[in-house]
Amino acid sequence: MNLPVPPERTLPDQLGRWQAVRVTDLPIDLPGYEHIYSGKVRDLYAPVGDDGQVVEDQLLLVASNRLSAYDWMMSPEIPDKGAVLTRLSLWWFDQLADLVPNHVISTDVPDAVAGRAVLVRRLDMLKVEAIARAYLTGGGLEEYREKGSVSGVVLPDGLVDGSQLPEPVFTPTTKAPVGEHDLPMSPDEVEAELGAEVAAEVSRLTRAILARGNEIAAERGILIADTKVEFGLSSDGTGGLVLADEVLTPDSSRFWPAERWEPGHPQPSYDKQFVRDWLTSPESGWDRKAGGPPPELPQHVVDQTRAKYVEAYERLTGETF
Ligand code: Q0N
Repeated sequence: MNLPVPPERTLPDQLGRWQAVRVTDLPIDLPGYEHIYSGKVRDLYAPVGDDGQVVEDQLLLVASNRLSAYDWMMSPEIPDKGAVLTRLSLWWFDQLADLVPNHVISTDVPDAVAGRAVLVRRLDMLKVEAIARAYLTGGGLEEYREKGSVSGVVLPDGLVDGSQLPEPVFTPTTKAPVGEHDLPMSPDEVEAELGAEVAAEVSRLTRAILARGNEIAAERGILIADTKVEFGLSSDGTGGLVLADEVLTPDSSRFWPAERWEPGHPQPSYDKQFVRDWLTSPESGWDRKAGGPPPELPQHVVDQTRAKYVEAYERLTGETF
């Protein structure tokens, strides 16, 4: 779990290759905090108290401006992405507060990360990626084509890429370390890991979060095809499930523009489509199959991508970023 601050000022990408990214993307030095972990997109710090001791029951969760596509970290970063996604998560936590408690303590954070960090309760994280799907695509679609079911849930015949499911289905996976891909978990494996009671509650809550998300997003022109949430158990003695990490953001979910939804083929991605389209266009000159890193994103792609994140935030919340 304690990934060292990587050598040569680089960050790991999802396949474990190392791709140079700009120095400004890296976990920064925060006085009064100890850097403990960096994922692809977020950095975790532990607060250090006046006595010089690590504060055991809190963490600072910092959202970077890093963006990955086709399993590579893009350069340059997307300005304001971390702040947009932090504000979106905070807004969703409020929308979901009657369903599940969350880990947020405060948004009073160091100036260096103002707007893109939250102080959170340190939880005992479950070793399960809690995923729910409301529309069929990706790994769920592959499983349906092979077996007619997804994570043990039998589905109607005739569904295609992008079809809406009768109701959200829980499709948990393992939590692989950075550099490895998550693998599907069967209901038995989830029960063995969490116990039957917690497993049932995680399934129910994950599906309820996606259902609520779609109720709200549908009115605002966005479909949420699927989402990944992370839960922890509160260490305050009550031991209840607490929603952690980020929630219902374009990084943790597939957002689709509702007006372009057309089952039968892959749907355009709300946020990353400009990046994907440019990377696969002749203009980029990138040969994805050759295995080398993608080129630097041009300014117009960076600008359009930033605008999509802001648009998603503004459409969903009805607030100006
Ligand atoms: C947390 N990671 C590290 C395991 C490590 N509220 C929290 N309390 C405790 N831990 C975390 C949170 C939050 N949010 C720890 N991420 C979040 C990343 N994981 C990656 C998978 O393996």
